Amino acid sequence: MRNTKNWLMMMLALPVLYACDESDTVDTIAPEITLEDPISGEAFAAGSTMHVHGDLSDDQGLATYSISIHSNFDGHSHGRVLAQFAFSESYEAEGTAAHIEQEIEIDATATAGPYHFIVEAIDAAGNATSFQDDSSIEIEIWIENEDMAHIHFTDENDVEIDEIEGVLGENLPIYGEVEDESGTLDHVYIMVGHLEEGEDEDHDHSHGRVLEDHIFEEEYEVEGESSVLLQDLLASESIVVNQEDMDELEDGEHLYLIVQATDEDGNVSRSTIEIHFD
Ligand SMILES: [Ca+2]
Ligand SMILES: [Ca+2]
Repeated sequence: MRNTKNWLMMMLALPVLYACDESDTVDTIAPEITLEDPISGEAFAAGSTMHVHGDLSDDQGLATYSISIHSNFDGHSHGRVLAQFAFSESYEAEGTAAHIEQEIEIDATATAGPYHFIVEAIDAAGNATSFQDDSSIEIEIWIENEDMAHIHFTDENDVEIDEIEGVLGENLPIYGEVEDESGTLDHVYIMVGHLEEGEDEDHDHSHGRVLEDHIFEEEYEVEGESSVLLQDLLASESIVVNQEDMDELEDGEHLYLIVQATDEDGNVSRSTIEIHFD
């Protein structure tokens, strides 16, 4: 569970002190949080410093806010997970508006993969933001390290590409390599599905949220390998996108190939490439 629980319990003891101050207006409204940095899907190198920037406001008066980071790995890790990074800190805030400006050092030994980045706030009357009404912020960020596997997308001639050219009704031309230059791989997950606009700004660090309707989804055990080719993993598969699949896309949605690799040390890396149809 979230290790912010104790912090919340502590803060909930405060409201009685403040309730008497403003006898006619009882504060029942939780603070609002606006997070500018980091953004959803952003990637950070192990050993680097993350800058956190945002704003807090409350109708009557802020008390504290907290930032926490914990791993969001799928738990499917046969190998060891050596050093998942975790962070939790709370900070004082006052007045009806305050800035969030914090620097967070990411451990140099942090396991690569997806992490939850969470900001919560409590006002002076003890009203806390919550996940139920989305007033607490929870986004996914990624940590990258030198030891994680790298994923390359190529055409059939081994030339790197930044978009897959597909033909409706025909098998998708998927080529590429998953390579671990430090140690060996454990498993590779391949998915073809939808991503929402705005979560794919950067091809190298595109970790946008995946919608529920997958056209293709499979996981391959590649334990002990240091390099595998996507076309070999998919040799017996047929991944065909039809017009009906495209019709299901909503405005701003695109089809993507998503490849996620987990190495023997539990490092998770992920790359995403848009699939384009003329
Ligand atoms: Ca309030
Ligand atoms: Ca590795």
